[in-house]
Amino acid sequence: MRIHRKRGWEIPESQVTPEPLVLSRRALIAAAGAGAMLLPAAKAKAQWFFRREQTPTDPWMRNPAETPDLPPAMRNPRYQPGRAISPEREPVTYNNFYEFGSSKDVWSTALRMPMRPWTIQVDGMVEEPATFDLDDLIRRIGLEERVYRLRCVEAWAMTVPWTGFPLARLMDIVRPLGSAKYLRFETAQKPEAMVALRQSWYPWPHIEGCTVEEAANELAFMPVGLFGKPLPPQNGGPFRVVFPWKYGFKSGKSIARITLTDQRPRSFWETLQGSEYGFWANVNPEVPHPRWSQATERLIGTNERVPTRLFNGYGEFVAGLYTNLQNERLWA
Ligand SMILES: Nc1nc2c(c(=O)[nH]1)N[C@H]1C(S)=C(S)[C@@H](COP(=O)(O)O)O[C@H]1N2
Ligand SMILES: [Mo]
Repeated sequence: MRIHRKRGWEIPESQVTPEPLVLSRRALIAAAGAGAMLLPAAKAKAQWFFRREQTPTDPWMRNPAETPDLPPAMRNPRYQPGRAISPEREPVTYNNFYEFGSSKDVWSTALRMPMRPWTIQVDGMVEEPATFDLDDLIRRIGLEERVYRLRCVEAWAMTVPWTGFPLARLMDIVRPLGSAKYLRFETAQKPEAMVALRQSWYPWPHIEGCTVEEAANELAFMPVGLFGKPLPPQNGGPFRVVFPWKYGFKSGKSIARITLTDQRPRSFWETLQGSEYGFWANVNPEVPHPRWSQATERLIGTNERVPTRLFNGYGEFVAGLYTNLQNERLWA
């Protein structure tokens, strides 16, 4: 199979991110020289230091008094999205989060979910099982910002700046045993706020999964923020996972527990409709969903239709994960 080899930054000029959202050339070079990672606090005054305060006027945000501010995070220039960031209003008001209902319009319901205190239990086949307080974990690991594309299996897509840390950093802390093969992500169940948990025909809690190799990939990311602010509940706040090369349903929201296991987790969507939503679910324009084409996608905010890209454009990072898995249903 020929894998898409074009590098992320080889993109037509017309699709480049608008001015205030791009790093200056000098900052890019400086950042690259620093290993494109977090810098010590002293350097954080540089112009490529991003941090926006929560504005109480944004109706889609919780009252800032109820959510601690995030520590500083700098944008990592290694991940160039190749297209404009979605207008903020869209990603935070157009969501899939079935615990709050099956419409796209769940944000105001989701805002009622308490986001602190928030603990994450990591257990199963690890050397150091632990329950972490989210704010302790954030302080311990540190944060960076990454602009990723997200492609929903329903053929809409967005481009957003997540603030968070690589999933691999969390794995470094708990240290998976050699026998662990999969991670199982379990979404919190907060029945007071998650009104659709009453809909007993759904297989709650929401479960998703990945392999330990996928979890170790540098792209696997754990957002706690969006647009430089704490991650709103409708987007999976206060703590979620994103696998930008897979269809969005693989990226579980509001995660309370991560279990390392040698059994492939049976996910929420797989249980509901395994023929349409499988375990791997890597983005591929040439493999249609049983009920629609995946050749193009609609960018929320502009409604522009653009071609879908193999692995959502992240093949250079992830294609190698799948070369020995040709017998698996990698694309659905
Ligand atoms: N717990 C949970 N996680 C979930 C979902 C959900 O319904 N419940 N929807 C998924 C789907 S289908 C998509 S496309 C993304 C959407 O994330 P967004 O609302 O931040 O765009 O979240 C995924 N994670
Ligand atoms: Mo989705």
